[in-house]
Amino acid sequence: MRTAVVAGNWKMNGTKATVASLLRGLKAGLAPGRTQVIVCAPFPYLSQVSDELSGSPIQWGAQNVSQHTAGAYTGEVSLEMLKDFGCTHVILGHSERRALFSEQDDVIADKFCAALAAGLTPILCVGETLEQRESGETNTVVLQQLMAVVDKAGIASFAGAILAYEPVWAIGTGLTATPGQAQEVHEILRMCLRDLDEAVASKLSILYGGSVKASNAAELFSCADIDGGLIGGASLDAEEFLAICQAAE
Ligand code: G2H
Repeated sequence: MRTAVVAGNWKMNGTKATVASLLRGLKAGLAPGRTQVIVCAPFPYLSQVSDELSGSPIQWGAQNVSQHTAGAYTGEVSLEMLKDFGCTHVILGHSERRALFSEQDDVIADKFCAALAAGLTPILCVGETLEQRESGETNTVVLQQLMAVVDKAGIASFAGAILAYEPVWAIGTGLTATPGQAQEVHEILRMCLRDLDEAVASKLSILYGGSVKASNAAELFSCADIDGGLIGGASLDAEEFLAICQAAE
């Protein structure tokens, strides 16, 4: 059986006050269960998150990291720094990083390798734009994004990773892929990895992301190859996020 995972991606949101209230709500309301719950916070709040969540089953991580170890990289944050603040996970290759900050497959693959080497679990995101979907390129695009990392890191490395399928057209738009559309892509991703290593592919948690809410989570998570969600907007509300975690049980 695969691990069910629900990861919150807060994106560039929050203040010290809202972070405190959100985390307290999560700690108070999280029912014991099998789902691995993670929150990925903006860098400045990692210290606060680590203080608030210490001793809680909720894990935490970041939304990006440098592929470099240390040195003259103004404005960057290293994996050692994330570890210093107790991060266990890091989101890599989110479509907002790809589209708005020009992150390319090769850099994402470098970050993936560096994260694993540092002992963090990468949450690798792949997904197609609306234009790509409408021109029938969905499978080609997501497999190309996936294989760029597999080719560099090796299939075995996915034993220590999480994969997330996030159709760009469904991100923050209120449009959600139907369970059928999402399952179809999840299955293709898993089948591609299965051809390389059956055991790794069968155990890999593949999350769906893109306007997941408490009202649509259960149906999405009931699909055979959907093992949980990467949650943006809905992760900023404790009650909503907890309901999504519950839907993964
Ligand atoms: C996709 C998702 C979280 P949202 O980016 O990664 O965001 O749930 O707001 O669509």
